[in-house]
Amino acid sequence: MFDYDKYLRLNKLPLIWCAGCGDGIVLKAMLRAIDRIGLSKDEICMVSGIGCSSRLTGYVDFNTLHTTHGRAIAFATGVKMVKPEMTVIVVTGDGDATAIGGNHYIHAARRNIDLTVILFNNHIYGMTGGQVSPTTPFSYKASTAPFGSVENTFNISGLAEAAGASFVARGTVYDAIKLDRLIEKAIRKKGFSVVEVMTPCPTAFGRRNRLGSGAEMIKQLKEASVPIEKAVNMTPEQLNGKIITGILVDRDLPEYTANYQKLIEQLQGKAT
Ligand SMILES: Cc1ncc(C[n+]2csc(CCOP(=O)(O)OP(=O)(O)O)c2C)c(N)n1
Ligand code: SF4
Repeated sequence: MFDYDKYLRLNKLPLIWCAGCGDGIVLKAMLRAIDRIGLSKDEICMVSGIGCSSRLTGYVDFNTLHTTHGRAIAFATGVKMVKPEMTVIVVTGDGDATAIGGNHYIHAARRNIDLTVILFNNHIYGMTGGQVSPTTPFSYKASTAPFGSVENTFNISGLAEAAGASFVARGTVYDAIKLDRLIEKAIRKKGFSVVEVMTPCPTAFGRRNRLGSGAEMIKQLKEASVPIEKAVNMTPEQLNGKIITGILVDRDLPEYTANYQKLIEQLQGKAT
């Protein structure tokens, strides 16, 4: 049996997450991935913003920073620049990373800085009671869209790819074992890596949209998921409403901290 306790701050339990929330499944997948890579707790800095998902950093026994809303990637960039040898993991929600934090997300991808972003996509602002977020699907209800959202939805994985990320993957809390493999690959990858995790918020999103319990929402994730290997042979019509999972992008591009180090060495006359 996997020993999760050795990575947890047990004195911070119980968790604040609601029954049926998917966030705990992501937490466990992250811990299994970290354990497989064999990183010590001291080698990791985990940074989060504000939101239900961002509360995760309070529960884990790494170097952790619980920062301001939308600024997790900005703080993580600072940590990575002064401690490039550290594995820096960002835990953030769709609202945190793609609404208020949208510009940090875009520019970290453009710089291709070696961070791993675990982006919890529950389609809503969970912590503040269900306001519409950039990932709320068209026509779905939120506290600020009681008659259904009239906004188009962000493709946040596509955004990271277009901006220059090295690695982009999408997983769901239904397939938790596959999820930990994706997180492992993302952490191992040098460069900006994103794992978009589809996770249910039964309280703020599911209830309002009559999607059922957390377990039922996880079943819906299972039914909507299509692995990328299968999706490449499907038409846009067939893919409508589906969640494409797996590794979407994996490419080697120049990385920001390495380029910065090279510049320092050049300026110090140490370049070979
Ligand atoms: C500058 C600022 N604006 C707004 C808030 C209020 N706020 C806290 S969490 C949150 C939304 C979090 O949503 P998301 O990132 O999707 O995370 P979730 O709670 O769904 O995991 C907001 C708007 C804040 N704390 N700071
Ligand atoms: S409000 Fe939603 S995201 Fe927040 S803990 Fe509850 S179920 Fe999870």
